[in-house]
Amino acid sequence: MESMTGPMDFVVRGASRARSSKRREIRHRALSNWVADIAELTRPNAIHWCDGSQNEYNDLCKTLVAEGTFRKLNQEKRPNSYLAWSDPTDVARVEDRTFICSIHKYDAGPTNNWVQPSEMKATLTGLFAGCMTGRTLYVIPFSMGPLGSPISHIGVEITDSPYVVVNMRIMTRMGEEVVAALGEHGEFVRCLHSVGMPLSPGQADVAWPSNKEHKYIVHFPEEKSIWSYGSGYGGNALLGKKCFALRIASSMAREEGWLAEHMLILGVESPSGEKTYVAGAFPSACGKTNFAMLIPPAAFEGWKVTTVGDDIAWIKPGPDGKLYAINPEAGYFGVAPGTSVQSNPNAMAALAKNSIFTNVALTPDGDVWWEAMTETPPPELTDWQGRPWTPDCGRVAAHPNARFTAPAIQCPSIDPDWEKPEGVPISAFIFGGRRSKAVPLVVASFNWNFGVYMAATMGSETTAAAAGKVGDVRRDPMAMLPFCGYDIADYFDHWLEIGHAISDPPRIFCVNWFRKDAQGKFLWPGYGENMRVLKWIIERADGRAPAIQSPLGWMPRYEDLSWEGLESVTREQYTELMSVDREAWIGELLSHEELFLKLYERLPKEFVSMRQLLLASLWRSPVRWELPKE
Ligand code: TSX
Ligand code: MN
Repeated sequence: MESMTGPMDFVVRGASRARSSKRREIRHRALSNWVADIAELTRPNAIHWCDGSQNEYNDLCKTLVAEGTFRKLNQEKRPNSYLAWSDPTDVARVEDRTFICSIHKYDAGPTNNWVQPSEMKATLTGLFAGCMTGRTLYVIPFSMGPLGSPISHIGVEITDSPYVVVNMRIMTRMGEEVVAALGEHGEFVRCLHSVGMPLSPGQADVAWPSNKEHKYIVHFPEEKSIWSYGSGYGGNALLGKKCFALRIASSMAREEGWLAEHMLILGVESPSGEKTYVAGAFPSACGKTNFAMLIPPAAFEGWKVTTVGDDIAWIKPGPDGKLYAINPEAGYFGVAPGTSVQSNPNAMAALAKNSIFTNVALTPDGDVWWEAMTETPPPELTDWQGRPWTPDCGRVAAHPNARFTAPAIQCPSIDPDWEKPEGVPISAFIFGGRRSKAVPLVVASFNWNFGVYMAATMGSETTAAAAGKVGDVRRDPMAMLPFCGYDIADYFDHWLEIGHAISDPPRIFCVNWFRKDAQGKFLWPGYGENMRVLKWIIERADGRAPAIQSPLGWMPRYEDLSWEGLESVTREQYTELMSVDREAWIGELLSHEELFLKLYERLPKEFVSMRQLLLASLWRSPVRWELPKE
């Protein structure tokens, strides 16, 4: 390869060997120069240009098995699937090591870590120098979104982790078609990743290389590049997902007038064949993937929910003044614990084969298990740290953040148009949180601005999996707080702008599946029964469903929802689910103020006014506002 001549004497492997004459002319000079520069800095033993083929995938999995990173699962029970156990210190995204290195600190905003870009580049260059010694440098060309879609974008990840390569092949469209699409001058986001553990000659590798001292997940929004060092796990290492599709893309989206959101996309088909799409943002531990793959209850005969995506949506205005969304991903990187045939049969089918499991437990017959996968746990297992496990041992078998990587196409509810280049039209945005008190089951916002306000102030109660005291309300605007590549207050402003720039914006709704009664019992059955709320939402979004005005927005009366086949929720319970308590909401608005003070400098002016209006509206309402009795 031309760019490989010079001081380095690399072995160029992979696709370049099979199709050497074709491969050797990478027509994109900026790409081959970048790879050469990174190779010179990181000093790998070999360079492998990924072609994205099944053969390449199989070979890499074989290598991973040989090196002890992967274990091949039982071919009958879990065909073509693998299990990896990470280092116990490398099990999740590292938010305190995540940086937005914009030129000016104020562009990163008060909620992102920031270091001056040249200072950060100096630090990282020091860390990356020689860091791939003893390893292979993999070049992963990938497309976020269907290749050729006007909403898609291309990235190239350089990594020294074959685990990353095989996961990226499931999560993105990866390989030589992407290089072809780039042509000579195509734009791509530079994504550089290393596990940060060079090997000296003769040094044995470990099953999960990572760097215990130094971890950096760094974004340069002005040059649209990502540098990630020291972790091999999930969003720290699969750079197409949170780093590119959310942090860098959100910054591109603001510049170009679109939205990169932490949202599921689903379709609802009515018995008459009408199709409506919605996008929804939920913080962690709200069952977002379950909602994206919802199965309607039996009483909803002829209704179908289809899945476009479960995590990220790229949304652009179309020529008709509506918003159109694509799922930039090609797979699911889902939390395994809690996923079962009861909670999400579609996800269970998606991960039945051709999948990668990370930090779940291993059964004696070579299958996987995690908490709540089955009602009764197997009598014995090997836990995610390789230790013997029994149900009474007092430890969890799978890490709480254990993951499955599964191809989207294997999901039975996959939408027929999930790869449509122009995207699907979005009729409603749904914002949800986990709130045991105060927040009603569903509210339609008065208008776009109030919807943006509600989404910006959304909160969720922390569960055992999260840090902090269990039950604390944590504000997570649009579920984007850890994923916004610029000042979150500017992001609110961008949302307000979008709604005014287009003629037919989606209607905005808030939902809460998790409200509890005074005895601490869930008031709403959730799961498939959420279809009752979803049906009202899509009908309300095109102006058909009736509603009544509450102090917070428009709500369905008892008779406005379909109750067929659901006995467990009485009219009284529903009234409780939808009630608006003045004291509780004044407390809520006070905590909005707390968030606004932190973001004060760039907070949209409208927000302060909307808070005032809500407060006034609460004072004109009863101490406890309720839906009409009959
Ligand atoms: O995913 C959930 N969803 C969305 C489904 C489409 N979960 C699991 C959350 C953890 C990830 C839910 N849990 C939901 C929900 O709507 N609701 C609840 C709360 C709940 C839990 C158990 C019951 C009811 C509600 N059990 C019985 O009613 C028997
Ligand atoms: Mn997510």
